[in-house]
Amino acid sequence: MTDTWTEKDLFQKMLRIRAVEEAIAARYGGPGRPQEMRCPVHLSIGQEAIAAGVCAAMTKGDTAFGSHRCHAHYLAMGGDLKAMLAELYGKADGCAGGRGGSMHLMDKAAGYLLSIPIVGSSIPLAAGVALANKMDGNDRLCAAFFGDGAMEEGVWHETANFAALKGLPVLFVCENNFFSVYSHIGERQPDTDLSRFAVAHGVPVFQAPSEDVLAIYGEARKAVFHIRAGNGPAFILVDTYRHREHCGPNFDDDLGYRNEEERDAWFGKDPVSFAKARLIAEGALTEAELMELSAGFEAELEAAFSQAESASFPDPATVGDRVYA
Ligand SMILES: Cc1ncc(C[n+]2csc(CCOP(=O)(O)OP(=O)(O)O)c2C)c(N)n1
Repeated sequence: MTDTWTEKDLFQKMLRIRAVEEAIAARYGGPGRPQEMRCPVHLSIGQEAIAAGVCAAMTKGDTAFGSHRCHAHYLAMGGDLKAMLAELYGKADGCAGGRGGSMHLMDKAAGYLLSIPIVGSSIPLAAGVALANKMDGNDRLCAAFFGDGAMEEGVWHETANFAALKGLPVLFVCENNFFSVYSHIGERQPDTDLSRFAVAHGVPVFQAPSEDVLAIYGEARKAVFHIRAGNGPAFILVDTYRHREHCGPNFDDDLGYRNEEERDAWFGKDPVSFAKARLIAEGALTEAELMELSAGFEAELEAAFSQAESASFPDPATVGDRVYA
């Protein structure tokens, strides 16, 4: 993580995340494919600008928690790619020892503390780390990434209240992709503006369009500045859209739960295409550079996937290790 990021840096970060997830989708089990990744996968394709922009605004020593849809957060924080892929294949050198799979990524060295698939659970854990930071007197912050569904959990309200009351250095980041599995937010909330849930607890709101990684980075920097100045928590809300099915590598538009017009409009606001078009128009990126970047990611991915595929499964003798109950 550097001090200032250009749009090109942020674009590269998004492009790498996109390349990783598309490679996972291409290799994930399904008709005619071997089922080597046994864990569910929740892809963030379409939502990458949030992880890229927010994590770029954080600095070394800051930490983050994510949810079930966590690949982008792990990678944006600088999580190790090989350890991530080995984890998806259930291998011993995976980041959770092959025990967790896609929804339990972690890389302590990168400050990515954990992904938790219990919806809403990243929220109090981040506040706990923020409380520890405050008690230690350091200037670190802790971020919680979560979806719109998580804001319907009671734990959001309890945590936001406590964080505001105690002035905790916690950054709440809601990726509102409008759906909790197949239920649209309009079917779940009388008022779909989620910012009111932060305002109610006295937590300032920062918002940016999901296709514009530079704007998200700018808002995230303001939010981080607010927190580091000792003002307590901040809330970033970005409306966004997941391109693939809720869980898995495919598109599920045949299910008919997403309005076609809404879907098409959001597909037209893809953050990777948006940044690419703007960089090319500004002369900051050429097609040749783009090809070079993609080739570099492809080579990196080939190596990481073949290492994950050929790695060993955990020794059965260690089955009781890390069991605390
Ligand atoms: C406490 C809890 N309730 C229900 C579930 C089942 N579940 C898994 S993902 C999901 C949807 C979550 O939606 P959201 O938080 O908006 O995240 P998104 O999947 O859209 O990224 C649900 C209900 C769960 N994992 N945990």
